[in-house]
Amino acid sequence: MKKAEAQPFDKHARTIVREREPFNSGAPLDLLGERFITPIELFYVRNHAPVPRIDEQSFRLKIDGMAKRTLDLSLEDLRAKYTKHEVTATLQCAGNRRDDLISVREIPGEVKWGAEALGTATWGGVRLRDALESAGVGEGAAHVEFIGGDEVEKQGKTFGFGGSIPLSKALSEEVLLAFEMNGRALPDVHGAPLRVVVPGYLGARSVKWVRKISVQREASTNYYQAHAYKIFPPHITAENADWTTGLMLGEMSVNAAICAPEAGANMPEGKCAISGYATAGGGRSVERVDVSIDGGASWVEAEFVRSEENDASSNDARWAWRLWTCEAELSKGTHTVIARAFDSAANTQPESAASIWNFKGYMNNAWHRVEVDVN
Ligand SMILES: Nc1nc2c(c(=O)[nH]1)N[C@H]1C(S)=C(S)[C@@H](COP(=O)(O)O)O[C@H]1N2
Ligand SMILES: [Mo]
Repeated sequence: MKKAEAQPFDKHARTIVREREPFNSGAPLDLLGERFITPIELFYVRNHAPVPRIDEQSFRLKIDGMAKRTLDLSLEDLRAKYTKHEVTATLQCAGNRRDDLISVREIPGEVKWGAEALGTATWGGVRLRDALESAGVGEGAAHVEFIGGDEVEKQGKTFGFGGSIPLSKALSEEVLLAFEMNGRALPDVHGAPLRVVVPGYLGARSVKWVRKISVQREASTNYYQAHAYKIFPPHITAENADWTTGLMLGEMSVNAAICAPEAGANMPEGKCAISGYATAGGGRSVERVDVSIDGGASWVEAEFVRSEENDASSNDARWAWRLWTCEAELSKGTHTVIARAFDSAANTQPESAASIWNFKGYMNNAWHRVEVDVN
């Protein structure tokens, strides 16, 4: 047997490395779909610059801008001043499932993610709300900006990855300044010593290595808020984009993916187990998953997987994905298995990726299709 190659950052041997530098990776879907809580070695990594190593002892978090008092906090201060909380939440990259958009039309310069750019962890830390309350929020403030301690080089400048969320979201109890992931110290690659976790929002707002939080009137002007992570209409391209326009992304939309069988699988005729994950954004929950083996002409309802981890996470279920499974009878031939989810607002997914193509390749939540050969 060929010895499995060791992966950077203690990731699983079967990790799909989408980019080496900066390091971008995710787990094969069969492994990702096995567990409600994603083991750290399977948790996707999305970086825009090299991973910084930040010394925990000298680390300081600064809170300023329209805060009434500027705070300069060590990790010890954070732990001592504020109550620790845990939230089980799925983080999902806005670029998850970009591969299907690329099949419609090419998207140069962006990571070609399959459906693996997400994961669910139990995050431990303090509430952003508690820190903001002790700093005091000034009159007229409407956004909270986060700046990371990494160094992105873009447009001739070096700066930390950043972004902002509305103040109302920042004051919600689920938003954490996290120093733990699945009960362990937050790993470097996931933002040690401290990261923001914004459940229900695109992963980009969960800024890693957060070193500065700024309370402000307007949304962040950081490249990753004002330029990237925006949705443009289908006729717009990098050449003709007016970057002052475009829809700034926030809440995720409802999505589902089939984790097993894998695309291109060869399987025997008869009963086949189909399984996967479904996510909803913005505090909505996943309420139903449908599976079709006849191109969407008819659907069967999948069952949600109950697990000890799931039950034990004694958590607000709105922030985490739901794993699902169903059985189908497959006859000989080629079949396309399709999955789609509905959320608690009865939102569902568009039929085709072509209908939502955008030149940066964000927010693909078209029906997930997997072709299998049955013989
Ligand atoms: N400082 C910093 N924070 C960051 C990023 C980054 O490149 N730098 N990537 C963001 C994006 S786009 C995503 S999807 C998530 C990924 O988090 P993970 O690598 O822990 O999975 O982190 C976000 N936070
Ligand atoms: Mo992302």
